[in-house]
Amino acid sequence: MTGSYSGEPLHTVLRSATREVVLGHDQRFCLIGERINPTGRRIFQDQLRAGDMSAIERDVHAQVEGGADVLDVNMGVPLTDEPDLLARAITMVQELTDLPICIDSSVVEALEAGLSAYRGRALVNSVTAEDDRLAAILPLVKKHDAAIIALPNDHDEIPMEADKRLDLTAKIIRVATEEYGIARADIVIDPLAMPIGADTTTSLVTFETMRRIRDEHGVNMTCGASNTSFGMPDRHTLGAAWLPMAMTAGLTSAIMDTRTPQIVEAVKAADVFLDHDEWGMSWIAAHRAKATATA
Ligand code: THG
Repeated sequence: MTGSYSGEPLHTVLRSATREVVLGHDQRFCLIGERINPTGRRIFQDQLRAGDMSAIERDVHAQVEGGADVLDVNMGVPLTDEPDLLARAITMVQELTDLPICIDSSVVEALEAGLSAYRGRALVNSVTAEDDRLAAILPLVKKHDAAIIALPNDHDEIPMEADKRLDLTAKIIRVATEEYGIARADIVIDPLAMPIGADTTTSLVTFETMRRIRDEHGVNMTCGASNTSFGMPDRHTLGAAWLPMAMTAGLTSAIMDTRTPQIVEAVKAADVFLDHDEWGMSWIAAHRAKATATA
């Protein structure tokens, strides 16, 4: 399959009240911090249920320190009022940092509450390819002038063939642009990253999906990078290898572990070799800042 997208690189512009972040195939990789998410964190869930949001403050600082460009905020705690909790978390994160936010929920009312609490241009995470999900979420994205992460799966099953993911990606882009008036630049496709421990071919399918989405549609992409090493030993080394591989396949951002220097530095190094960091200026500046801090 040869590529057909031949336009200028598409830029997805995200904003907080005071700061702008741009995703693009000609831009430095966008690191979205995954940590403000109670999934699999029992203690955090209990704290949130009890109204204690103090862990969020630590998670914000650790990720900002680590080099995050955007923070993902997910408040999916069973048996809570998720719209209320997510709106309060977003308000709190905006008081702690000026990084733009990725609003992460599968509940439409929670996305709506989160968007209402947000000041800026958010990244909404996420919508799938089913008509009813697109009809529920895309008007919200349009109304709030946000960008959207879209997953090429439907009916709760994740297609294991790249062809199927490409078909659903084409559908999402067609519906979002033609029926809801959303700009192609504001559609960020998640090519679906799965645990390598469950199926040894899963990353090959994801990389093929990335290359074809880049070549055929030119849109920006993101994915949950930590999913790939789930259940494996030494997740940091796997993450530090997987992300640069994904970047060469066209991934332009990831929801990822931004607290681990090994992983963040691998991404920054790949930006240098992909000529996304002109003359390595950011790489060199970061090195100098580190040397100054230790002196
Ligand atoms: N695509 C999109 N959004 C997503 C995902 C995706 N949002 C959620 C998730 N997947 C990405 N976020 C995370 C957050 C944490 C972890 C993985 C993905 C993680 N947590 C530890 C673990 O599972 O071992 C548990 C927490 C802890 O104890 O530290 O790895 O794919 N669009």
